[in-house]
Amino acid sequence: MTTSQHIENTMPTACAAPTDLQAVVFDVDGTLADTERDGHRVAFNRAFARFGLPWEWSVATYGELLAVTGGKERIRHFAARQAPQWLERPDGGAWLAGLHQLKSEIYGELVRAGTIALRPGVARLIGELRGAGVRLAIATTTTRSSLDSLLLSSLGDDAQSLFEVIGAGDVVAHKKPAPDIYHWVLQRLQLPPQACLAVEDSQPGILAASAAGLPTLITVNAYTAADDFSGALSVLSDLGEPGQPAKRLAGQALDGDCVDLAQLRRWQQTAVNTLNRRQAACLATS
Ligand code: XBP
Ligand code: MG
Repeated sequence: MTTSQHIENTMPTACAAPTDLQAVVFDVDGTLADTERDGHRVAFNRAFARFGLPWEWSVATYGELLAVTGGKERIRHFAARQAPQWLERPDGGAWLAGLHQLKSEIYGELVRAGTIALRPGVARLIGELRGAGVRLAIATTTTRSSLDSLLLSSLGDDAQSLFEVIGAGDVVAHKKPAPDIYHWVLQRLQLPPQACLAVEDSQPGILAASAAGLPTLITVNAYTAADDFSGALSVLSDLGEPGQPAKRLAGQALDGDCVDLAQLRRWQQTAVNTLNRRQAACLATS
């Protein structure tokens, strides 16, 4: 076999790997819906009260605690400082699991009561992507039952079938900012990261998506507006609606009022072109 035949025979996987936009991977809390302040935080506080704990997470305190991703992890972090005796008991693990289970049930009730709406542009963009055959996935830190409640109440009975892959909560050992949940989703989509685009709202979120190699669009919320979003394709107030424009805060320009598939494709191609240039530069120097 000649050298060129060998290269042809060994390259097809890499060469055939799609680089046009195949899938969009959505974060949940803060991205699909503003769930933290009036959803998760309230549920944590009600669960604390039902467990007889004198803890009340204010809006500001909760903002600081969001640096710890995952509800169980957040409670453990707080308890370790406030009342380590709860964790040190022989049944400390079961106590924590029970407290978080109650919190998740309360969160589900809040969501089903209609407290939390989708953010601007989310339903519109998901509808457009589905219509165009772009694959959809979810990569979230939140508990699966909480996610299901949110999807059901905001996107209806068929919500779960909209998303081909749903990565949530404890399916991975390390939560965001670790890239594990994105690796988990990519493996199931059987796609390279550059053929996908992540939509996130927070620094742990962009760190996770970027470390897995996904170009990332950010839509901020009140808790995350001051986060460091270095490397984002674009940082926006929200996805926008026709006549209700999204505001660009950093990164690449938004052409028009709102994020649509054509815009996502343009941003994702800039990321692919940058990657290709870097790879060509690497090959040239090696
Ligand atoms: C955000 C989180 C979650 C929720 C709480 O997840 O950090 O931990 O605050 O959810 P993401 P649970 O932005 O990745 O969707 O209590 O169900 O863990
Ligand atoms: Mg988030």
